[in-house]
Amino acid sequence: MKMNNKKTTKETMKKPSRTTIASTTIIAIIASAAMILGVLQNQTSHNALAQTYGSSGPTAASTTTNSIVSVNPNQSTNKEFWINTVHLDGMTNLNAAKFCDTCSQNTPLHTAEKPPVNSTIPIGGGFRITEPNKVGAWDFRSFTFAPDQIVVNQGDKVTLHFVGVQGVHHLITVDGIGSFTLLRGQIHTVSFTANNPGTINYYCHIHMPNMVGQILVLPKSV
Ligand SMILES: [Cu+2]
Repeated sequence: MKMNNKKTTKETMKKPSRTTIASTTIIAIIASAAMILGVLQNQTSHNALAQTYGSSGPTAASTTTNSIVSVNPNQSTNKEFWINTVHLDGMTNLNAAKFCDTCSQNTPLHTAEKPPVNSTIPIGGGFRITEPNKVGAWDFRSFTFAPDQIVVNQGDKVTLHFVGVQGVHHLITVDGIGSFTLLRGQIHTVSFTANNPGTINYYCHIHMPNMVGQILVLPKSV
């Protein structure tokens, strides 16, 4: 009886049952079918893209639902941009590397840093150093626009939405278009037609010289 039991156990381990073989075969067939379908689908996508763009590039993209739109310097379009007011902060602490027995974690993010003795930052309000407070924290701030570079074509109808995200308030000028005040939480919109090729600067009078941006207007080809 013992021998029979052992043999039965060995046979069970070595020889998979018919049900197991059938299941394995079905899984393998399903996996193969899925792979073939994946390849076919991929091929279909490539074919669709090829049909969209043709052999000479993305000229037909605008007639499809694809989000890529062709750029033609001689064709005026509407261009819309959202320009955020931003300040980058280099926050640090005189005591950054000291052990703190009341803190939840004691891995300093970086070594202790002191503010520069003779700061060389330009005047104009665009840069600011906040001296260390009572716990040693200090900050170096730089104001900017995001984005600060925009490209349009001559003849484009351009809409700029200035978004007051950071900074209490800004006094912004778009050259040749106008000036306005922008507070945090406000959006101010200007629209114009880019009639002439060249550059149009936009800047904040309160945060110079770095809170500046530029719209590059590409000329129509002749
Ligand atoms: Cu500003």
